[in-house]
Amino acid sequence: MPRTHQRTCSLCEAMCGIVVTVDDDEQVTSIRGDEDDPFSRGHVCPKAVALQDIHTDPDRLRHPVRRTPDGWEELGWEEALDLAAERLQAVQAEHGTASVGIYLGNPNAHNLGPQLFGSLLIRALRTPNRFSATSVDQLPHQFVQYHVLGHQLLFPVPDVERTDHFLVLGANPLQSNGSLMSAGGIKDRLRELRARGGRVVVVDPRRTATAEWADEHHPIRPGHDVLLLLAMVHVLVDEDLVAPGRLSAFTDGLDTIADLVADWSPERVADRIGWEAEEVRRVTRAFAAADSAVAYGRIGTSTQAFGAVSTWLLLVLNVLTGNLDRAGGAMFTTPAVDAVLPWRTGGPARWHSRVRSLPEFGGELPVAVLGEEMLTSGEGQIRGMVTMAGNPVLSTPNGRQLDDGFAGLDAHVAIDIHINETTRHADVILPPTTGLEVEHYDLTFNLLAVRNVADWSDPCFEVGDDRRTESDIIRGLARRLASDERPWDESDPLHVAPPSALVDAGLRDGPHDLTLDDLRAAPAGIDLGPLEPRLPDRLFTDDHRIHLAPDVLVDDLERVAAWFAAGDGDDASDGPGPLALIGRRHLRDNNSWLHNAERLVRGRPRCTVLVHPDDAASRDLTDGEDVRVWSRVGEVVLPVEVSDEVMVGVASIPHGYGHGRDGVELAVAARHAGVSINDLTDDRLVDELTGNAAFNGTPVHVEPAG
Ligand SMILES: Nc1nc2c(c(=O)[nH]1)N[C@H]1C(S)=C(S)[C@@H](COP(=O)(O)OP(=O)(O)OC[C@H]3O[C@@H](n4cnc5c(=O)[nH]c(N)nc54)[C@H](O)[C@@H]3O)O[C@H]1N2
Ligand SMILES: Nc1nc2c(c(=O)[nH]1)N[C@H]1C(S)=C(S)[C@@H](COP(=O)(O)OP(=O)(O)OC[C@H]3O[C@@H](n4cnc5c(=O)[nH]c(N)nc54)[C@H](O)[C@@H]3O)O[C@H]1N2
Ligand code: SF4
Ligand SMILES: [Mo]
Repeated sequence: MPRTHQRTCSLCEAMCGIVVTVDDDEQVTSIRGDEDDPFSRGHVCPKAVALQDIHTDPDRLRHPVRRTPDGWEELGWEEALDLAAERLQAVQAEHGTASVGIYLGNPNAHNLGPQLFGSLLIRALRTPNRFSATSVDQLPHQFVQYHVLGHQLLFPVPDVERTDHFLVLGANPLQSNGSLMSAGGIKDRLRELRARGGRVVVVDPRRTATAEWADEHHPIRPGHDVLLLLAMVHVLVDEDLVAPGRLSAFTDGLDTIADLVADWSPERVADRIGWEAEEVRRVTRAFAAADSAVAYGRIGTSTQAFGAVSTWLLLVLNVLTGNLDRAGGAMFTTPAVDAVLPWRTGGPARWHSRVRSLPEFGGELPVAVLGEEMLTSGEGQIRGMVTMAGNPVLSTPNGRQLDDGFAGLDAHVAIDIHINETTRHADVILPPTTGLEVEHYDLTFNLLAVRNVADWSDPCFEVGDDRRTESDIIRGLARRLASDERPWDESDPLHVAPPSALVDAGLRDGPHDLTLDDLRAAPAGIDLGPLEPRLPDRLFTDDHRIHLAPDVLVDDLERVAAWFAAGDGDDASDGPGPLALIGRRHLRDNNSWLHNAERLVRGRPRCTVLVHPDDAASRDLTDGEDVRVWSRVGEVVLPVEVSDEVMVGVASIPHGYGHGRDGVELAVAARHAGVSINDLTDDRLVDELTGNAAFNGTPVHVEPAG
């Protein structure tokens, strides 16, 4: 008898319910949207079927491998874990604990094992050199949330189900399916929003699918959002539109904000952002006039030179208009297992990176320094690495430098399912069970969901004794790396309890009094209702007040002022000046790691550089031909697509490509190799306040390849 499993897709943040059918031969015969799922209501995107492709992928590792002079060699689990631990310990014994670093990639946020136990491995390594994809992504959000709300994980989520006005800066939810805003079927939700008479307003240098579909699209020069946002706050103050409502009772700094924006009139910044001053005023008035409204920014506003300040100003807009913590505004979740723990608040920097002195936040250093930390000799140099579910060679700035760094390490242990651009350098690869093989509960994304929901997924398959889960691997390694300082403790549930037991305990402790049995009895998931007002109780600041104008953010406005005063440079040089490089996400991509699924990569090549017709003309670029794109750190050659989809002065390349490197064992991806945008992005371009990568607006030159 074929059997069906109702579970949650773990590939992106949307948490779609899926129904997986498995036949008698243990083959997946279909994956479709679960109509009964109260959250996603039957929606899935084309990536859901990739769960099957991952399951059957012949290139996926199922057994540990070690590098030998004659190539990769399989070995048993105990031997592999021993070897991995020995290699790391040998480096630490010789060069100190800091000489081994760790990088955690994006799938860790989606996988239960690393969510529960990742900290065991990090602590066992006792290293200050901890990195993750956070600092090429949402670090500015966490930084701002810590300083304003008291906890890095208090993400304000756009209440798209009820809002009347959705202002979107630098996000493309119709392709990304939403980020820091988990919402299975976001397009349907936005359609409903507009059907109710609500408006969607998009600010983006590119006419994205979301921008095209929205009520309004306002192009903006990459990296200039901070000026728009300062001017918008100025308009609120100037035109007497400030109305924080019940928030005033527990918000400090409202007057400070008014003073700070006094000089930032739309008239002063209009030319620089490429808008009419009146357009800024109109957009602001519409936002303030809506019964409910929410300002939301993502990769576009986060990964730029003023990522933290921009993210802060978005929050300020929501507070000044009374839209934080109210229906239709930016709200806080009440997750069934509450990951907002008192000891994970964030906090001021406790250490700095060795070479460039960028600050630690939340226990991590910005990954933009990883390359130089590996390549700059001296005490504390990184000579060994653990990478877990991460591909920093393709995903972090100046990837070629990292490629060199990884190639020169004394030890590299990778916990990963593929031999890719990063893991090809490893000494040992420990591949966990993944996707349909593993149990699933979204500890992180339920924190970010537009409704409170809870959903547990049991594995669809039993795996043999010759396989290990991510939990097994992490604990196996952490146990071997335990020290007198960090002993292994068999009486600590975190060291020994099964993941399901910990989720059950979390549910029982949680605000909805659920148990794992309750969740198992509702395989399509349990709806716990719309988001509810949580403030001031949910604030983690000492005084339970919103600190709307914290010094660190206020002070960073000086950097904005200096940059503004310096101007954007004139274009009167000999040849055409540089273009501002931005990224691009396609519905069928998922960062760097789904290009080995044939049905996701079929069709027109997606790894092209988009350039506006005017910029193509002044550079003699012909649509479809190869062009050379170069920056301070490197160059790539790829086809150009000439299109007014991007604004003048902008070039766009998707990230996650560049698979055509020696030793990568991804047969399908190799045929769609493309080039890596991060061979162009610059490790020195960061948001100086947080150290987050400032990908957007990297200056690049584009010229015919010939
Ligand atoms: N220029 C530019 N660069 C960007 C971005 C951008 O917009 N522009 N976006 C950034 C963002 S938002 C992010 S999140 C990062 C992502 O950066 P990374 O997380 O470093 O990169 P991924 O491509 O997600 O790599 C995921 C890795 O996990 C492995 N993997 C997949 N499933 C599993 C599993 O179940 N277990 C284990 N152990 N491994 C698994 C894959 O084989 C792959 O090696 O990229 C960033 N880089
Ligand atoms: N299909 C697909 N879905 C994904 C992913 C994927 O790779 N593919 N990755 C997942 C991950 S890890 C994440 S973090 C999310 C990201 O989710 P999103 O942020 O929604 O996705 P992006 O497509 O990166 O959208 C960023 C937008 O910012 C614009 N932009 C660039 N520079 C600027 C600027 O300076 N200002 C403004 N205002 N806009 C700018 C870009 O043109 C782009 O449209 O997507 C997730 N979902
Ligand atoms: S939108 Fe995301 S969660 Fe939903 S099916 Fe697609 S990849 Fe999976
Ligand atoms: Mo991300």
